[in-house]
Amino acid sequence: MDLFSSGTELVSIPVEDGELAMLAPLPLPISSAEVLARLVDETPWRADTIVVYGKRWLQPRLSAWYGEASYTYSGLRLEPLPMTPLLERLRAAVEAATGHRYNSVLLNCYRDGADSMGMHADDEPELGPCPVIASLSFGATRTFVLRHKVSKRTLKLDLTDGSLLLMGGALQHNWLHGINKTARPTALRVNLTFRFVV
Ligand SMILES: O=C(O)CCC(=O)C(=O)O
Ligand SMILES: [Mn+2]
Repeated sequence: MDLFSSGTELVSIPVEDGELAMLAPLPLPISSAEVLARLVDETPWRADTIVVYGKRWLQPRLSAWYGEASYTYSGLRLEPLPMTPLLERLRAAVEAATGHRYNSVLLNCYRDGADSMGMHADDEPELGPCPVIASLSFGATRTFVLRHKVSKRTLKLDLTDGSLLLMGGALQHNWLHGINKTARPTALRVNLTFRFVV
């Protein structure tokens, strides 16, 4: 199915070798401030260590994994928590806006500008060959960096409170993405990436 055929108000962002679209803000039945407060409060946040090149690192952010299946990345196996009523409501809104289905969601909490996510692709085999990933952000605006694996072309997108970013097509094959640290005073941000794990 074409990523942009769902007839929603998603706006396509033209990029080579992948598909990208944005809807800011995603219409929700509750305010983004309430969503953020409840996510911070209700989530059993984990400070996980991952293994990169044989070395253990404490991840510079907090995370939680919800859904039906376990998920493994960087030597870390996450057992899923059952979806909460709030996450079900957010999933319904994201599915309506994107025309795609999701059975899992990774939550990441960036406590301040020192928290970050290194450049990576969401290309784990359990996501399938051309995964559709819907990324929903609440709280502080952070810059989402995309870098093409071959041309090294870099694209930066500000992900604002309540915004939805959709990644699809061959994007995870051809591009890396991440969230840089920032020295600017930066409040807390929670990001949710809805995925379909096969
Ligand atoms: O926080 C973000 O916007 C990026 C999250 C992300 O790339 C991921 O969870 O795989
Ligand atoms: Mn990612």
